[in-house]
Amino acid sequence: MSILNDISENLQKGKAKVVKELVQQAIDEGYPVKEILEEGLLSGMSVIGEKFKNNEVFVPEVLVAARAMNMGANLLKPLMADAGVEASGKVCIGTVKGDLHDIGKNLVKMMMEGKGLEVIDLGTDVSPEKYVETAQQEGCQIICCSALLTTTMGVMEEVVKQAEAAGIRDKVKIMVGGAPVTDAFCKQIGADIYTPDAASAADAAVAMCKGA
Ligand code: B1M
Repeated sequence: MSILNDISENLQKGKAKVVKELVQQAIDEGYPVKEILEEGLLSGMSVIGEKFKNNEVFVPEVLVAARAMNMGANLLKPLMADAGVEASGKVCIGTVKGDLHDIGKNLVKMMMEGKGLEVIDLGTDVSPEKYVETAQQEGCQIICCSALLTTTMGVMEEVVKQAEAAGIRDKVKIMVGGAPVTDAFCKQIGADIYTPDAASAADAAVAMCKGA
């Protein structure tokens, strides 16, 4: 089995320390950064993402796999600019104002990073102004809003309105999600896309960034 397979397999098992050692070994052995990233780390994360979507693994497994991926990716980050590996898009993400639930939002972020997107994490309790300002200043292609409370999901409509008022609505897509959010709600508030889980959110974001 190649070292890249080993990285993928160990990442799926959440063995962060082993993944870190294997990534360092692969760098030392001269594997191209792009191959280590795509055939090792991202391939492992993509298996986990699919299994999560199909209820074959659950939140704890995803979190440990994501931690392993982050430890490996941190070793590659300084080398990526030289190797010409560009992020496939840039997004900002946060849990909306009044809402402190961040487990789902963090999973979405990790899956998006696992797909090669640059993700600006605004944290929780994020005001509509903050999303819009960040998208403007950082040139984000997508604003990603998460909400877990029926009392806070309405903030997403305000994000859409503020993006319109700031004149960036035609430049930025607005993605919404979280347990109480539905496709009908997404359409009702004029957002662009609703996805039910982290893996679908990452797939949709990559597709949107490519199409943007
Ligand atoms: Co709270 N809580 N909570 N809570 N909490 C819920 C959400 C609740 C359903 C529990 C219940 O009553 N049955 C209920 C909401 C009811 C409602 O509005 N309909 C509730 C409540 C009422 C509250 C408080 C008001 C309780 C109180 O104080 N009286 C309070 C509010 C605090 C606040 O936010 N202002 C509160 C507090 C908390 C804790 C702090 C204790 C803790 C949060 C800790 C944390 O996040 N760091 C907490 C938790 C853990 C939960 C439950 C138990 C679990 C939520 C969770 O993390 N799920 C939850 C009950 C439940 O869901 N069974 C509950 C796992 C997570 C992976 O799923 O976030 O749905 P989820 O994310 C999924 C998808 O939704 C999707 O992808 C993720 C992975 O596939 N997704 C996106 C999420 N964001 C997305 C964005 C996208 C796309 C997909 O695109 C941008």
